[in-house]
Amino acid sequence: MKTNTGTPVAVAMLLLLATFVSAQGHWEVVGLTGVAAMHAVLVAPNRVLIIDKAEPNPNATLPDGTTGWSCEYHLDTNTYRVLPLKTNTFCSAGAFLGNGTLLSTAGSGAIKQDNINAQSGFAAIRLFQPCQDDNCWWTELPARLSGFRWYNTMVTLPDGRVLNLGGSKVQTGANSVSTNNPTYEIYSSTGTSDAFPIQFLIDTLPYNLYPCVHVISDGYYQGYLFIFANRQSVIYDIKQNRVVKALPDIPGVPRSYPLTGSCAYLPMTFENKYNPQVIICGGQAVQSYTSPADNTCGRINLGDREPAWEMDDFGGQARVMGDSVALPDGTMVFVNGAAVGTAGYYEDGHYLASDPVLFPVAYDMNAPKGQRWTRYAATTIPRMYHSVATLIPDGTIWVAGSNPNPEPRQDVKFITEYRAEVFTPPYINPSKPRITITSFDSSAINEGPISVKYGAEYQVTFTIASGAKPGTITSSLINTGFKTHSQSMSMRCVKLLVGKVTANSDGSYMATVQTPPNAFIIPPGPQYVFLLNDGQPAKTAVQVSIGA
Ligand SMILES: *[C@@H]1O[C@H](CO)[C@@H](O)[C@H](O)[C@H]1NC(C)=O
Ligand SMILES: *[C@@H]1O[C@H](CO)[C@@H](O)[C@H](O)[C@H]1NC(C)=O
Ligand SMILES: [Cu+2]
Repeated sequence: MKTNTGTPVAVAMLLLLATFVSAQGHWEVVGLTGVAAMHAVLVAPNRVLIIDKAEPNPNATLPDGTTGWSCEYHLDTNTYRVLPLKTNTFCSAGAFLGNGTLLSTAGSGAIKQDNINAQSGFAAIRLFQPCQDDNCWWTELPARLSGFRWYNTMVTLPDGRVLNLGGSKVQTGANSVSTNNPTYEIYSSTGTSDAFPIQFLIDTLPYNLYPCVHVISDGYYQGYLFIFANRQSVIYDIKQNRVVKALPDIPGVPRSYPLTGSCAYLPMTFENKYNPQVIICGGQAVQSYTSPADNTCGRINLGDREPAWEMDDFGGQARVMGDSVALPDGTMVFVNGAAVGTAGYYEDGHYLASDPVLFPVAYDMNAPKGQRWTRYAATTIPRMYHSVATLIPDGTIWVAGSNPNPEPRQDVKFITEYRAEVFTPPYINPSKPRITITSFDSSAINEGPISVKYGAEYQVTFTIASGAKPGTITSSLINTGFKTHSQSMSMRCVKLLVGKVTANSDGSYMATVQTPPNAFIIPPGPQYVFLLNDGQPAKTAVQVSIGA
């Protein structure tokens, strides 16, 4: 009697537990990154480019015996290939040019020690042409930026050029009048431009490093830039170098380095007419390693003529140095970071941040206030200063880095973290049939970016487990962004209009997706088309290049 009733109860409890676990997603350590992941960007369907600063990474020895500080991480094999660099990329930035070449600029001073011989990167310009084999390498240009930019921001513009904004002329904590570089320049086919002064970067001292910059997708301010630093923000016209509109200060604490909040452009949809909205979460009141982090988010609708901040909590958890990841289902995940302190290195016998926050939170911008946040499963690995997170084509989040030590250390409380993890959000549910995209516009997928136009229709063919039928098919176009220091430079997510889904005679299905009408919504360059069945992403997204 006892065994007969006991067993089903135990099974039911296990099933309940499994449901509970999958409802929060799960974590897995997948590999080692070779170099500390200070910056990361998805450069091909199976390749994440990692950029560190010039430092003695123990497992990044190049064939000539020197130590590297950049590598390409292979998502299919969880191995890496070390890429030589000449200049120091310490706290630099990057963005894709519209033609698909990655531009990386800036960094800090020359370093000669151990097996490292790095030239100054303060004004350096580098190009990386992504590949799917092992034959792509960095190209470092003899040309220089207009000035030194440590902690600069870069963003792809609607015409395919790249804006390069701000930074400091020396390695510093918070910025100051004497170290500030309050200018911007633009990189195009003729190289980088002269520097244009920008008063906003003087007004926002000392917390103006890694300013948050986004192209405004639609509405009255379409095509201008949203620029945020410290607590201030403006709508800016870079063509005429003028403030179009000064916006109200975000309530609460400063949100820029080293009081680092996380700033992201919210997903756009054809339904909301690509309405431009930005969210900024967390931050820190003061430069103190004992001060609790901020627990609020501000959201601003730049589609309003008079944009105003709407405040919310940060998923019930104070956090500094969170990293934002736009998922193809339209939610925004925040992961990594700390509950106490600020960005920066261990100094004077203490870490500048502590109390790592181990669980991600997801934000649903369309839910009513009070119901927007969902807490996900926790990892066991602290990821604070110099950590990264990026969406990858299978719909999971690749997470790496954390190095609050001036030099790599494994013998301390918060080590230099070389383990890469993947977080699988609960929208990937093994009990539901997952679709597989087999072709895009009759082309084979992920053999290189497929060129697409703005405002055009494309046919995506997909398969589903035999016997299953597709449910509601949705689609998003995503630029996964250049990730560093809690910034998601150029990250965009656009929900696409999906036409009728039809069955093919061979058992596969076809969905028609429509790309967004213009480059203000998503500037040109490499992106990914995700297809979702009842909210669950296909096994892999399709790499496209829009408007190149
Ligand atoms: C270096 O590589 C070895 C072999 O894969 C590994 O056991 C070790 O943990 C790595 N060290 C670091 C710091 O990543
Ligand atoms: C993209 O443009 C840049 C700047 O003109 C150039 O250096 C690079 O070679 C171009 N890439 C391709 C793939 O044409
Ligand atoms: Cu840094």
